[in-house]
Amino acid sequence: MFKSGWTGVKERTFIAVKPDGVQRKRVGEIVQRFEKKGFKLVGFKLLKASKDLLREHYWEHRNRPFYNRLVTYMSSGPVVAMVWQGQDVVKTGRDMMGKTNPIDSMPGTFRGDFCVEMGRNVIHGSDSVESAQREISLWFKESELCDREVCSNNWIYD
Ligand code: IDP
Repeated sequence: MFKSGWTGVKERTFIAVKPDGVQRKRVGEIVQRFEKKGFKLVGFKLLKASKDLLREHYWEHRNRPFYNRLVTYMSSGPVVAMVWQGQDVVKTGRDMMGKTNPIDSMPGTFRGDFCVEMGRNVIHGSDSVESAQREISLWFKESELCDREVCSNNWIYD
């Protein structure tokens, strides 16, 4: 499953602004913070995810008591699905996001700044390079991803 070439400056993560984040108009600020950091946007779409897609996305939680509520919440409105690329983007994306429960999330993180409850926590981000690979191939076709040279690279990487 894990392919080399998915680390270093080519590392990718899957980030989704959840339905509450879209409704509460947090898309722009989330995109802006990833851009400001120096990461590259390589995939972006607004969609209403099907329950089948969401059940597969959250498969690891299938036996947890909150699984059905989670799928209902995530299918309650459109989400913005994104792929971001750059060095250590998976871990950094998780740090920018904060903890699963907003009460444990520091100010300055998305969940620390934008929400109060675990069941409405605004954003998803892959928790490992392997999860990112699985989630990106679940949500995006290869043809929807758009890597390219960016002129600021020499100002971001040594
Ligand atoms: P993560 O989103 O921080 O990676 P996970 O443990 O993978 O957290 O859980 C996925 C999502 O399921 C969470 O973001 C949250 O929306 C929801 N969730 C997790 N645990 C609970 C819970 O105990 N009650 C309600 N919702 C939960």
